[in-house]
Amino acid sequence: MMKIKTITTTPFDDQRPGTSGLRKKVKVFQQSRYLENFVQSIFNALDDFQGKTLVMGGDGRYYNREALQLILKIAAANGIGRVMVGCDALLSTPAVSCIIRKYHAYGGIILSASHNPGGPDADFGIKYNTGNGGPAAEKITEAIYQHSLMISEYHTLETADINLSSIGEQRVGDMVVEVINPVIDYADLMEELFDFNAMRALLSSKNFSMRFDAMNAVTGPYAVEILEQRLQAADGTVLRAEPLTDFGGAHPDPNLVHARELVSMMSGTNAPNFGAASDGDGDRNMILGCDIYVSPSDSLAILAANATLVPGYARGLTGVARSMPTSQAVDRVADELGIPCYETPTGWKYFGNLLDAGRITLCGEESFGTGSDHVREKDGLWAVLFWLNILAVRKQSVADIVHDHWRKYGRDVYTRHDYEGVPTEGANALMEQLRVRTGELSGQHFDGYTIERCDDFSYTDPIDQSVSSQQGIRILFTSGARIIYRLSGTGTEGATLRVYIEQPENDQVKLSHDAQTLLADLITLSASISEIEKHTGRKAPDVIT
Ligand code: VG1
Ligand code: CO
Repeated sequence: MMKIKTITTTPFDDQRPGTSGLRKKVKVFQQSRYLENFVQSIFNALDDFQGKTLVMGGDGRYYNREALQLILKIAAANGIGRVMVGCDALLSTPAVSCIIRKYHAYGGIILSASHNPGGPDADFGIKYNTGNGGPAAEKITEAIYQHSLMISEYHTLETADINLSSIGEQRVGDMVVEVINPVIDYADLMEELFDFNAMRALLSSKNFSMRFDAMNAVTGPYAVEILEQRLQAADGTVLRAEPLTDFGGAHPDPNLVHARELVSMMSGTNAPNFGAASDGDGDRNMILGCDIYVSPSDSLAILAANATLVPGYARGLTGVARSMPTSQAVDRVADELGIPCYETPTGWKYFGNLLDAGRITLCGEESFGTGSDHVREKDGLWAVLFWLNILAVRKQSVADIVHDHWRKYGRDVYTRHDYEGVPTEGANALMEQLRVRTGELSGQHFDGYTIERCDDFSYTDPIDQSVSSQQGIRILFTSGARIIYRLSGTGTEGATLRVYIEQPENDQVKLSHDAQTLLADLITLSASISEIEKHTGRKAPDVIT
């Protein structure tokens, strides 16, 4: 007989969700009652879920399976009616979003620490998504946190572990667990949006080849099904296709540093025409052409400018949005198209209301995140397929498309410098001293640069009027250049300072020059204005993208 048990517990005080759910070291999650408390707090913060359906899965990292077993038992004891779970506990973040929407589920739980490393000494995470398929809004994540601070008991079902390795339905107490193929619904959605015939023709032509680096993370099975099966790309197109609990010891973050092998493969005479990579949970993307890296901000702008070439977007865009630190490249495209462009705080949850209200069709973040109204998460493979569809129609190289774009709209030369794992006190002090100086910095002149305005970004959601303040210090120059400082909300060790530097460039000669060279003066200025070395002890960033 399966029995519902109520277990006494006491709160942990560190369960406030960050930019994208609760992220901690695996060892923190493995503490007795830690995950139980958080999951029960989710249910305590929600209403009217009795008998309803949740979607669950994760990126396959260490502790994914164990955590899911525990969550299923708590869900059953709390009265959930059905859980759709990806086979072997796997579901990419965009696939969870797709499945919640397609089957009108009540919500979903995603187990992932995204681009953070995995393994017993690395990171784990959990995120709650609502019925629109997107990350819970701040109001809900805050309610979950408040419940976590006053929790005194949780409910769980006493039962043996549930078999998650074969597709089909089983009963767990009064709840049905439906183990589903994690790939099919998502792949079908991609087929609705893109011109698979044109893309198949491109991939089969002698002059074209591509590589997709799944980084031993969750997109492997999705990419094999979509690229190698449905689009018939050559075997071996998908690299590191097998999801591993520790991502092969690597950092599943698709950028120039962590996807180094793919990057080096993309240069030289035998280089493929198109290269791409995705992160741990499949919501990020990096786009490469032969000898060219497309910055995520440019990629968003290029997708917006070319959207009508793709069947799913042939009717045009209602509007676009970008996170505040994302470059202003997409703003220029919106201007030209005569559609609104919204500037939101960092984190996908801020796009949700705009997408639900139909105000925007495409949106993106500089952190390798691009997406549209097809789901409510950023979507790595979707962005790759979008590019492939554009390449199939325009029959030009990635580099030609980027250079054409810059010639038409100008270029927003862009870089992000990350100082990782710096002392929290120093990072807070750096932000605080900038915050108090915002007034005094306005109007100041530095070698060739004049500050027009400086503020701490605050956002009022145009749909529900909720206000999110202290979202990053912006220094806006009269030339259109910007320097932005924010602290990461996804790290698990010390603080991570992100400095975003951008400058518009219309000089045709300089269009193809290297971003670090073009931005050298602003980079120096960004370090001196905020006294980075004094506050963090660092002379240089750890990661430059
Ligand atoms: C980072 C990125 C942000 C992104 C978030 C989640 O947050 O900057 O743009 O939405 O990660 O992405 P932060 O607070 O560390 O800067 V994912 O792929 O980790 O879910
Ligand atoms: Co991610």
